[in-house]
Amino acid sequence: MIKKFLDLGYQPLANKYLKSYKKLSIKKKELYRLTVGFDTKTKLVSLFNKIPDKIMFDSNYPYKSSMSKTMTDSFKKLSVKIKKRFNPKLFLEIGSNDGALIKNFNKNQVICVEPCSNLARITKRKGYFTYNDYWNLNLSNKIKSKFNTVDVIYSANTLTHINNLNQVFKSISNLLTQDGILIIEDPSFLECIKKLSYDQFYNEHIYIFSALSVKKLINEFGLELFDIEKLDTHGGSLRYYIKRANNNKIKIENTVSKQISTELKFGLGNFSTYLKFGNSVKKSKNDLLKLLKTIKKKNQKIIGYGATAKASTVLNYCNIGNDMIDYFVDTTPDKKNRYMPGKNIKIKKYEKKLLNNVDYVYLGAWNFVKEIFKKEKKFIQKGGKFITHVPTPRII
Ligand code: JHZ
Repeated sequence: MIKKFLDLGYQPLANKYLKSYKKLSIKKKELYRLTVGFDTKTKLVSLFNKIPDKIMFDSNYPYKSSMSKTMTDSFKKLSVKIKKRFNPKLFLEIGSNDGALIKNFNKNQVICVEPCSNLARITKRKGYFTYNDYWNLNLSNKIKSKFNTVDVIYSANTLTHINNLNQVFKSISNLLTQDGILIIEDPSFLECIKKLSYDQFYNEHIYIFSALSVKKLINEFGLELFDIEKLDTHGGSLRYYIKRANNNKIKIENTVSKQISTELKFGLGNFSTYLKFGNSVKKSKNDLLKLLKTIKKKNQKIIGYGATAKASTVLNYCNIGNDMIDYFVDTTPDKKNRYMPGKNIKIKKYEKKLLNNVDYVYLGAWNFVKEIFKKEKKFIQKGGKFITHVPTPRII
């Protein structure tokens, strides 16, 4: 049974940055109710209102993984690890985006799967074999008929974006060799609770995984966790290493039982923990608004840094408009001169000078705080301050 624990109100689609400001309407189905629930049986956290993938992931998807050094560095490190530990003959990435990971592999070794045609075009142009398609059983069969089986399948921040998880894992199991490895990485729900990062919820994040839920999910498909790595990326992620349950050649590391017992100790098995999180989110909203209003009363200038999907949730949930945040800066070309979804706040192409005469910068991309602080040393030296809502609304 799925029990509701969080209601973030009516929200626009997070990655649909508007060409000009438009007041969106519930009637026209431009806004949808963002409510989140916990399945007491499977321990899986999911959205109630699921948007069809064709609406979310189209030919104009703006997000590019290569926009942050943190991510490109993390992918580079991972590619070295995969080659050393698994030495794949054939490597498949589901949700290859703009090729931030696969650029570290040989062209004849990689199959890319990417539903957004603007992104698939990028890896195709670079010479990587790319299927511009959604991950499902049809595609898995199509790949099987051409390549037979695959040694390593990898997917970061993608499987949680697909509604039919049963089909996702069936399609993966269909393609993996007997000794094949599946590696997935996604934000950790434990970290999400600890950091009170409710902005991990938006239409694309249909699910937020925990080790607890992944273990149960994959069991049905004859798959088994054998290692878990903790990552700092995207506000705290888990990288799950998965094998076939009947493959006894690979040892199960104690990282798996350790993570699961940590999650159980924290209460991720109990609905009461989720309800508590839901109540803390309401307080976080009030505290953030109080902070921003105090600053605005002093006529000080606030801008946003990183026009993230996450920020869309915060702005719309807390009702923060251009009366509080003058504009956002972002390095992504496709977000330039657009407006934050649902809010009349312009996104400007990042230039250092856009931080001149700014008193406070709200971190839309709080998950890249280290990278941003390094870049903005001058702003900090001149007395500029940052605002974050994670784990509690405050000035840093
Ligand atoms: P970032 C997206 O979420 C959507 P978002 C998606 N659903 C998902 O799961 C995650 O990514 C992985 C900019 N930036 O990664 C670039 C700067 O401008 O937190 C990006 O627009 N300057 C697929 O949007 C944004 O911030 C910088 O110095 O919440 C970061 O977006 C840096 C470091 C980033 O993901």
